[in-house]
Amino acid sequence: MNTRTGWALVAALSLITSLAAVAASSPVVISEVAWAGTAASPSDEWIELYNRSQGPVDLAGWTLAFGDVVIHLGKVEGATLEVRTTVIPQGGFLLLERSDDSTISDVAADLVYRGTLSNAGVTLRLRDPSGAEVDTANAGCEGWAAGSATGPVLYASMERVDPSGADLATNWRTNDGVLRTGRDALGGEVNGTPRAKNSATTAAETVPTVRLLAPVTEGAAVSGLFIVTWAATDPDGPADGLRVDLYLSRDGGTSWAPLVENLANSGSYAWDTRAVPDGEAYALKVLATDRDAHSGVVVSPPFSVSNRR
Ligand SMILES: [Ca+2]
Ligand SMILES: [Ca+2]
Ligand SMILES: [Ca+2]
Ligand SMILES: [Ca+2]
Repeated sequence: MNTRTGWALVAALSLITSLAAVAASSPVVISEVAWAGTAASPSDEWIELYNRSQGPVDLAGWTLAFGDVVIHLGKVEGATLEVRTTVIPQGGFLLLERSDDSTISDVAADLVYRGTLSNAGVTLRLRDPSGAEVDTANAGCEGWAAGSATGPVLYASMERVDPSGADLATNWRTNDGVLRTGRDALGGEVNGTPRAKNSATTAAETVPTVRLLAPVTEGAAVSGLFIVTWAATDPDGPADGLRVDLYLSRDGGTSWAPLVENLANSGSYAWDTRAVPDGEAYALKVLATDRDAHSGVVVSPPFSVSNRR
């Protein structure tokens, strides 16, 4: 390598490194986006920021922008109607309510803004006082990475799963409709967690995950003694503390019946497929449950049982 090529490489590498460092080191991130509004009104949108750093952060000079909306986080300018708090404590949240403070009626807004989060999807951009883009939400997504206007959880927010993780589609999840906080303008429960820990974060920290290793191929034919194989882990408990139940569907996953229950989490089960009739629309479901009654589940693609043809 000649000197010029060498320096070009060093420059390129340091640029990549500094870009990655900026994205990874922002003290504050966008943690929740209620782009669908609430049951009280689809216009009652709200946004949550989270301070993941080791100290308080003053947001004076920072902006949050989407489309042609620019919300100044430290002063009344642009789309900002009212500023009540500019400092987020370590591990704390900042709640931005659209139009007025009654969007989330039982939690006081930190900031009130105007501007619509299109249900067709948009990228949110957080910039620090130098103008540098330090975080985004929904970048590069068609529509929205998560959240829902129509269900199964109605008017559900889009929650960041891991607040220390990047803005990837896989790091956003729809509020589960179970772990939720806050009331809308009509007093109904909000399918989201305004100024509180995200349901998606809690789930990632506590709920078991299950992967199915066999059967995994759609349309596969199984016969004889078939070894159902899975891998189940619990983020906050021992894997061998999990209880596993297997369910079988003969109609491609519409209805389920227990196949075998209360298994140890051994990772496999020898299923005698000769005990069931041949068929082409079988599916298996593996449910792993921890001691706190949190369950993770995985469903196989449809497969066939073929012993008699
Ligand atoms: Ca909207
Ligand atoms: Ca409020
Ligand atoms: Ca939240
Ligand atoms: Ca657990």
